[in-house]
Amino acid sequence: MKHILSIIMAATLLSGTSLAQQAARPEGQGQQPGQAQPAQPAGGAPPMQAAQPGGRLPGNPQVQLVKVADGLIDPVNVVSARDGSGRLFTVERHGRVMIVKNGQIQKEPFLDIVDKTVSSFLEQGLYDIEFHPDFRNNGFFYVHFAEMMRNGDSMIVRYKVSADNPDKADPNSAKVIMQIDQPYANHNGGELAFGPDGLLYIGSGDGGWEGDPLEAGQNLGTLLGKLLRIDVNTPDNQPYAIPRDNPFTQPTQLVQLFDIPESAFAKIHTYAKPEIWAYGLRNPWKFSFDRQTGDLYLPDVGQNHWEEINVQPAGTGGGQNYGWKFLMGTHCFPIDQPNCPAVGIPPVAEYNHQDGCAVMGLGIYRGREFRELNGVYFVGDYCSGKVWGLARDGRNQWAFQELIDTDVQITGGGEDENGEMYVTSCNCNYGGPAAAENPPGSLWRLVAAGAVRQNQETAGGTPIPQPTSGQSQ
Ligand SMILES: [Ca+2]
Ligand SMILES: [Ca+2]
Ligand SMILES: [Ca+2]
Repeated sequence: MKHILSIIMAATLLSGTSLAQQAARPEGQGQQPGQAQPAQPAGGAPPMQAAQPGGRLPGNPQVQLVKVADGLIDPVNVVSARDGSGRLFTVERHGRVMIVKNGQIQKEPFLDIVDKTVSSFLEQGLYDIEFHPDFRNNGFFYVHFAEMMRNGDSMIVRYKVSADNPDKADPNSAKVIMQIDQPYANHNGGELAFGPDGLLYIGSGDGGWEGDPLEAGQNLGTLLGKLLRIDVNTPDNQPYAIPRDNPFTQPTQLVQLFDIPESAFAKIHTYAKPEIWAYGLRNPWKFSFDRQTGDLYLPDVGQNHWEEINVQPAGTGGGQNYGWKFLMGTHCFPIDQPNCPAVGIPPVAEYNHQDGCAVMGLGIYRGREFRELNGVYFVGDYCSGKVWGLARDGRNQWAFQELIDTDVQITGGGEDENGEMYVTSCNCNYGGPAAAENPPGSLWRLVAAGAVRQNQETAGGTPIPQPTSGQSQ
């Protein structure tokens, strides 16, 4: 059963607006989802557009979630080491990484940093683990978490697997890669992923509260509200290096003042943080690279009205502005503005808060078992439990289709070594008890609906047939 209270709480608080503030809104100011005004591009260009639910995916896929394991403490992510071992590593928010082998959670954690992790607010904790592309040889992996001694600031730390036990991290192997100061407890981003270029990408939220009060999203002088890109293949006395082709690095050639146009000189942002790959983000909690194409799928959690999914095709240089806090999806922020300038790059898909409250990216299916799911990017919603698919249709337009409305609180997802897809769910609420006191969460596998066997427990809901009429957008 869905937790109605949690849905109400999450719909308001995840987005940073308290119930008291909502109640204090003047009459007529509380717009319903879907009534937001579209952004207006300059020069009479057509309004920004993004695919919305109602599209039709090629191959008419239908999906269900079947249970793999139970008894996890607020699981928020599931990861493979890509080392041939077939192990799944499930991230527990309070600060543990548990190995799941053949559907069984191993008794001993792979990593236990509970005593270093702040998880007292629902958006804090251990966010992600990511294994080095050469983990099989070097044993390195990276974690991102809210650090106890620094009052919840974001820490990215490299650890190494134990020399004598592949199912155990070496607790004494920590190397600090990066610390990001956090002004508020919410919007901490969290995702870590190595791109096809071998560089580490980091999701960093706008700092928190609501409405980006520090204006971090558009400020190139802060790491908050960004997608970051760093090179972690450095000597142990150097935390990381800046890739030379990051978009806001100081040009390596000699800079002339008088022999170049002023406009060219103005593009040299010496105040910009060179770690920045893309900006204008609110809370990039989950993103994924397509293992086949290298395309980047980058959802951004919205505030009270719209959730969005951005796509960055492989080979695109960085520097993209994804619009926050001027825009949320293709719509003005704040939402009750009559119109607003179109800023940056619109998402390829969006949904409003009648369908949920916070987008959770799951990944691109590249497994072998369900051919009809091949190449589909899946997202779920934390409040509604709905799952959608996103892919290009027969006309090469983005199609965004609701596939199932489950009964679980979706928190994240990931792939195993073969590209099969998994989903995590919690029974966790804003203002709820400590993580370890919540009812346990679960690990699910995303399968084609026709493959569900009678004895398998599902996440509920009925696979939704494709609409027979209406245009995919
Ligand atoms: Ca990751
Ligand atoms: Ca924060
Ligand atoms: Ca955006």
